[in-house]
Amino acid sequence: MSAATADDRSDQRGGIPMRLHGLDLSYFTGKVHACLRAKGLEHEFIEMDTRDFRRCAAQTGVAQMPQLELPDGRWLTDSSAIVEHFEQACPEPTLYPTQGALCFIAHLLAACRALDVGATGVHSDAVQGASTKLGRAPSEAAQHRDAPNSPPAQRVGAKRGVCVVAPLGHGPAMAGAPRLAPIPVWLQRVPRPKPDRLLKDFADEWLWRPAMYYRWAFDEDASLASGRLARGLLRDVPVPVALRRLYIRARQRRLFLRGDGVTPATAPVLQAVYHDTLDALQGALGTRPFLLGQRPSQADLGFFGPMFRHFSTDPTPARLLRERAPAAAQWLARMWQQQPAAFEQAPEPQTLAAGLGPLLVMVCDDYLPTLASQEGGLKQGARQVNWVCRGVTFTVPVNPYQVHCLQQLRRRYQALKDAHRQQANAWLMTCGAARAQAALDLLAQPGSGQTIDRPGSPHDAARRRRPLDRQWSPT
Ligand SMILES: N[C@@H](CCC(=O)N[C@@H](CS)C(=O)NCC(=O)O)C(=O)O
Repeated sequence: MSAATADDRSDQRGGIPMRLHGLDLSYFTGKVHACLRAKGLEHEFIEMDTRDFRRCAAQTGVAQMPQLELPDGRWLTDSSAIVEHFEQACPEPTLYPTQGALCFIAHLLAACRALDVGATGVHSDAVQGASTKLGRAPSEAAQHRDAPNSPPAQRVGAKRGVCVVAPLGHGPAMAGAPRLAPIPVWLQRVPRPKPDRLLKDFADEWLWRPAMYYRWAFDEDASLASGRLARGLLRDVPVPVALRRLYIRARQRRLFLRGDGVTPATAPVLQAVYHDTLDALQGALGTRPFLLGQRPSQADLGFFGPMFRHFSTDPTPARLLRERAPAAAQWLARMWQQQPAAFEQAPEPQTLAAGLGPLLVMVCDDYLPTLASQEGGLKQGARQVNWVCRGVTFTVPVNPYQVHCLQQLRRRYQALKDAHRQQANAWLMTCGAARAQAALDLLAQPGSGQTIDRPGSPHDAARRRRPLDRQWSPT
């Protein structure tokens, strides 16, 4: 896409746009892609091959996609951190509601996390400071306080279509159905747990497992995805395409189905979660263009990743999407074509829109309890954790990344002004007092065990020789 003039680019970035490395079938790449488009930020999309995947992992310390290469040579990874970065560095048009309680609810729906780059990248003030405005870097004193070992940021500037973060120094830059489908035969094999692989949360994390389930559990879907990956990501692997397909299919099923708690007993729960999500989206999007109102927000971005790059393209869930949630199908196209001019004048939401109750119920009943189980498992040093969802027990690997997600949600919740916290509480209470109270108790807890920092902090980078996996476990 091109939203900036050539002069804009060459003035400040030597004509090099930022590069988004990922795949056009990747869940989290889709989310970042939509964010860059909505903000009108010029970028080049690099379809990864395995060499590029490794190269990016060496830069950021995490083997995952997407990875974003900034024009000044620094790198960002983690879709939520990238969205947060641009929200701070290029605030207009904003994708975060300005009403504090609503912003928290949007984070809860999207399961966004903050960018904690500290000394390794963009100065934390520039990322987290609410008062940091376009074109203004944090004071040097504030920079020194927050990141004493980091060279000072010179300037953070942005204008429509081009976002510039001036060089800050060098080093690794990171942030931190009506009917159920039949259970495929392969799922009936005894699962081989992989304790070092982890699960994920609500729009971002919680829909990950149903998305992988629908992509890899059904032959029609798996055949399509394996062909795309064999000719895409694996195009530089010097073996016949048929072998690449076999390899990737076996790998994904091992890691993301058998290794991630998907069994004949749990598959119906994943289907039910998808169906409920479709119904909830249809309810919320039937009467307005975006989840929170008239403009897109981080909550839309969170749902966009799985809905656009998995559920609307993989044949089995796409059929269900068309049947159950045509309003969501329309919203996907709307999200993809967003440009700043389309929504920058749209009114900011000030109150919780109708129809979000079913999504909040799933956040409280399904998602937050998994985070709590993860926290308990990590604290005990366990390799696997059990949790019960809709009466069915899932056994999954312990996931440090999800514990980080919980810690971030708590940090946001506890930082709310009193009036905003009470407002957020009241909105959650509308989906049922008991479930909301359990969620609020979890969010209000001080937290237990170690703080899980985003990889990329200086001590962490020095300690680690190999990139972490996508769930922040050693590879
Ligand atoms: N928390 C990360 C997760 C990124 C992620 O898991 N990406 C997937 C593709 S959508 C990946 O890199 N998978 C690597 C693998 O299969 O090993 C984010 O939000 O960006």
